[in-house]
Amino acid sequence: MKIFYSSLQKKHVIKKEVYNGKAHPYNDKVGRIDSILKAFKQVGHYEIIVPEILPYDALTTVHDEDYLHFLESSQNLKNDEIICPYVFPCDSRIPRHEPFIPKRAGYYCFDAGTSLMNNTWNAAVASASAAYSAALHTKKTGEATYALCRPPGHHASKNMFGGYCYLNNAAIIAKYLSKSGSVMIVDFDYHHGNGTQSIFYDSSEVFYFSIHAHPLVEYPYFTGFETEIGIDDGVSYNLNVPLMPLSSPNEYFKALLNGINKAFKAMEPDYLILSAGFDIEAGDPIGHFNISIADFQKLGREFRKLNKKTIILQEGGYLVSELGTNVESFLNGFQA
Ligand code: OKP
Ligand code: ZN
Repeated sequence: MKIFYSSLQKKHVIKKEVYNGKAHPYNDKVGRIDSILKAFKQVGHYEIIVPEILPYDALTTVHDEDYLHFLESSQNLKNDEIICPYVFPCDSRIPRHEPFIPKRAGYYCFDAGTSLMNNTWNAAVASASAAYSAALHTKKTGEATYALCRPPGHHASKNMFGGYCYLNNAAIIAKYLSKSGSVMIVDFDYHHGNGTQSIFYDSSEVFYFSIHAHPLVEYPYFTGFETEIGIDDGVSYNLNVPLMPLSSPNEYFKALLNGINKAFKAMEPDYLILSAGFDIEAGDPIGHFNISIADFQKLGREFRKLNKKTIILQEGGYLVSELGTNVESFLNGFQA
């Protein structure tokens, strides 16, 4: 299987995130990339392809131009400068003054745990480019591909970053692929992909199915409920299956296969995009679904059985020591 990845993605380095008033180590570590690459290298038969930078137009199909300019302007930050938003204009009556870095970064952000530095833009574009090149390859050959996207994408909306995400990699390639066929995104990250949901919420262009930890108790707290089924043309093109933390792998597989059945009844897609979050893994520091390395192989096999043109995008997965072998096990199952 071809792997799409650029070393530019390593240049986004954030050390800390704020949670409950304290600084903790940032979960989206650069070491996540090394863990995955190491596992591929050990197995041997994965070919790594460096993506070309995607066309700017691919970004504007999803994101607002003022938001893109804002992200781009983070390049002007000083070398060791970190912008962590902490004031958010939540009151809709507040006039939206021209936002700029750093004081008004909260204009384009929805959580206080995701920061910007001078290489964030280049890394995020490289990550989206990995997804885009993978999509081109799958479109051209029909072969399944994997993009090692980091930073991840599923929390980013058309005009907001958050949850370690800046550009919505899945949405960008969904927009591109939908020109040549029907598209379904299946998001199995531990967290609900609020960004992806919001981008396609009022449209039947792309079906979004997410299985995730219940937002009553887990991030992002405000979205991911079963009652969110889409609006306008998008009604019944959005499916959320929330599960309580510590659900067993058995319950997880049952809910997942049920959800896939339901989604496929609404739409048989030509293209399947997986928002593959490995924070469902046993021992993940922020995910609690206990999916083992053997379960990941089984999971990969289930998706292979759907027999669609598939692009697999890395989302979360924060247990650096096990992440790579879990990803490889999934891809192994997919190819078996
Ligand atoms: C990004 B992705 C833990 C707080 C974690 C942010 C979670 C972002 C998840 N104390 N908050 O993997 O969906
Ligand atoms: Zn996650």
